[in-house]
Amino acid sequence: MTLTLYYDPLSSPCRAVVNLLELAKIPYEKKLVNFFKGETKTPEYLKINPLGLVPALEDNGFIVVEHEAILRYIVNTHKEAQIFFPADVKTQALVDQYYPFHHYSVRRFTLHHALGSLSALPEGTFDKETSFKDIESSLGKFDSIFLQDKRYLAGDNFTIADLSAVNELFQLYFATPDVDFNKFPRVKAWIERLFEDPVIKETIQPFLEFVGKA
Ligand SMILES: N[C@@H](CCC(=O)N[C@@H](CS)C(=O)NCC(=O)O)C(=O)O
Repeated sequence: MTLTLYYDPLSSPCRAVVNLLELAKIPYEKKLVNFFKGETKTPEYLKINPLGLVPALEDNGFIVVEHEAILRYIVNTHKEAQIFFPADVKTQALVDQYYPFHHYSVRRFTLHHALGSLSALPEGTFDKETSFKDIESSLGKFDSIFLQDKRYLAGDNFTIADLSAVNELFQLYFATPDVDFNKFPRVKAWIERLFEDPVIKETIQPFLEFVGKA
């Protein structure tokens, strides 16, 4: 066993990496780093990831941090994962064009809304109405610019972009009833489609238990 994943199952970037490793049947060892208990900030963990964030991946002493880089590293080092980032240049372009939007919009607003709804943000930093508008605007762009009528973000087969995106959006879909996904039927159908995958469904269970939706 050469791969070690430092992770927390309640973290969506971590779940995307777990999904890829498990879908591609790549052997790995998991090391739990509980971010609610502050374990991402211990001196030992900061030697693994000086950013103090999960996930981090260690491959025979080589460490990669940031989940998008980890997903790409796994694809580049394991043939069995390449179907999740196929060599076709147009498919790759569709994946590549999604990631900046993922980081500055989908992840940013989803995290803010999910933490705000759980009252886990500092007092005065969560305005529900603004957060809600940001989420709706982000979902609207996700729907009309990135997903459109495609089965998955890059076409007929799901890719690492879907794994990153769905793990963020699961948080809204299952835990924040104020976001009405009926306004975005294509996004709703895409989430349900991915949720049917047994690996993806299994990986989200700890989060569903955490929010009382298991
Ligand atoms: N940009 C990073 C984000 C990672 C991240 O925000 N991880 C959170 C958990 S979801 C974390 O480790 N938080 C710990 C902390 O803030 O102390 C990625 O894509 O991997």
